[in-house]
Amino acid sequence: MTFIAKPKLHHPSLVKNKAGYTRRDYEGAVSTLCAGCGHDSISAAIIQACYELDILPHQVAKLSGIGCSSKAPTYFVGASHGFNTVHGRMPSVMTGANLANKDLIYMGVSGDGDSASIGLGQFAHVMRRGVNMTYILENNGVYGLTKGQFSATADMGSKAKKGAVNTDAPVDTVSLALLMGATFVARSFSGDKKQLVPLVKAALAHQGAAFIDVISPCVAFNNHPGSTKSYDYVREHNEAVNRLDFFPTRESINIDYSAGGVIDVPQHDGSVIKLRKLHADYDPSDKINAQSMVASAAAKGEVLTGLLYLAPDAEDLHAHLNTFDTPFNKLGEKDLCPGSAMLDKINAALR
Ligand SMILES: Cc1ncc(C[n+]2csc(CCOP(=O)(O)OP(=O)(O)O)c2C)c(N)n1
Ligand code: SF4
Ligand SMILES: [Mg+2]
Repeated sequence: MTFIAKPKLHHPSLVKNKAGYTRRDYEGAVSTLCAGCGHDSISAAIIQACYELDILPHQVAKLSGIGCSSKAPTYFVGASHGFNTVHGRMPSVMTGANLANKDLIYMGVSGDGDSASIGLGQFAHVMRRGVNMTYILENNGVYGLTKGQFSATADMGSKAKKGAVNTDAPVDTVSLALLMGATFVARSFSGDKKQLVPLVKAALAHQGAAFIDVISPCVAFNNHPGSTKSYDYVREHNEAVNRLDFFPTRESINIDYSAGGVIDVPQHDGSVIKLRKLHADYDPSDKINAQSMVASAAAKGEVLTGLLYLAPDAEDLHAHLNTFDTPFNKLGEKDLCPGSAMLDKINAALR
């Protein structure tokens, strides 16, 4: 059985958001993942973020590949559009869907095997094309669904449950997303809801390719001493670059100034991200600095978390292609088919 339906009964006193939905309306089926799996905590953060942003569930399109992580969309925002694609091929399906209907909110959920092993090429291209999406990589360093083989993000020297040592160099998906042109790049930890929920909200509001790598321990195959993706390892080696509060513009902006330096980062939709910087000199708009901070943290065995990069002038694929304002799926035949005279003209120009 891949999912168990949740009873739809609501307690009448549950608080509704501005869209008229309770938090429970953003849940999905009952999870069948292992108890304690980091992926379930990420689903909870997505549910919270969608509830707080007053998102209309039917405007969400969630796409995934294959893996325990790719099963996760079944467990959040049940009343939305969903598509489990082929292993590693979610990005191209999402690109096509986004081109056809840019009015939906696109969420890609993937695993480290799905994105960094079989799907590495697709991952790179969806970032450089600037597809307007929130791409969440649930990173546990293993192929959880197929029983714990090392994935391409497993650190060199990390140990599998039965003692095998990984001898291959890891793919760092955050560095790759930065290199490939993602305009919002963050890293977090499944067990840090305080950091993850605002990051997901900010990514959902971002107009462009937003990527969040979430370290998400696999309790069945990768949560033992020797693993660098375990709960204990990440807790001990986590260094946060900033604290982030996200306020859509329709909310009044409140911030606790006393906690340190704060910068305003306006988004294209007019919303504002407030960053409370723990490192006085950290500037998320400086991509070269983000790349170097990520690399030096990795060299020290640290996991740098927070909003690492945000392009202030981000554009998405539709802006690159200068497409119609009306989504293609709403155009009629007259607009989509220019007619045989135009076709003859195009053919003549190619002769
Ligand atoms: C084309 C193809 N190759 C291999 C598989 C087998 N397979 C299914 S899931 C998976 C790995 C999943 O790992 P990951 O994406 O990290 O997800 P996790 O289960 O760890 O969350 C593999 C290799 C498949 N389903 N399809
Ligand atoms: S095998 Fe690992 S990744 Fe899969 S559900 Fe269990 S804990 Fe999660
Ligand atoms: Mg995995």
